[in-house]
Amino acid sequence: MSSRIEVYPDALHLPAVLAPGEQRRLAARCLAIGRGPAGWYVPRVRGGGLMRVRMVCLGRHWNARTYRYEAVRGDHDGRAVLPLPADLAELAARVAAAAGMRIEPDVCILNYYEAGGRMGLHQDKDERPETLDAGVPIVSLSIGDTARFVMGGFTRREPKTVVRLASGDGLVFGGRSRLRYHGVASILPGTGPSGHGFTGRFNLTFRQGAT
Ligand SMILES: O=C(O)CCC(=O)C(=O)O
Repeated sequence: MSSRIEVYPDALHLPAVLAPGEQRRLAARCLAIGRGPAGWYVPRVRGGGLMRVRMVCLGRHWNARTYRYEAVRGDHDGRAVLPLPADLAELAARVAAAAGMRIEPDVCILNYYEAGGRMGLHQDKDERPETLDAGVPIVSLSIGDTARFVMGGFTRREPKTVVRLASGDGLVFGGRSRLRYHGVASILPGTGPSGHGFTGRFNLTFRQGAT
């Protein structure tokens, strides 16, 4: 079993939870999904600005304008959202179990950060209230370049911890940490393993309660 580092109560960093071969296969899947017909897009947020990351949602689409989940890419091209493959959902459940938690995800947000990519501080709170109340975790998997991931408290101003999420790392945050603010301060270009067929960083976040 990979090691578990407690970042906060019920927020666990699992370094190298994905074996190198698993990372390579997942990288190939991410590339194929992103380059496919309902592939990468850059979300435009409510304020009008473009996010600094490319995205594809699987299972349900997260609308960056309404902060709601939906069946089509309503804030982009109107295409139907791609299904969440069963093996990816099982992978998320396996990683949650390694952190002592449970998830039956119905959505995965696949993020692609290139050099200069980042994601502002936010809470993941658009899932169904009963899921949030039950503390069903977010399962995050990273592939490629290391990210400086920032996690804080339940308001924006509370002190923050920086976690370096490297290729193959998992981060599971549920229970008492489900609604912590978090974001990606920066990507460290060139730090990912070679042979993955892409530059930058993929991050997959699995969630339950989007339907
Ligand atoms: O890329 C990451 O590690 C975080 C992604 C994230 O916070 C999100 O998709 O809500």
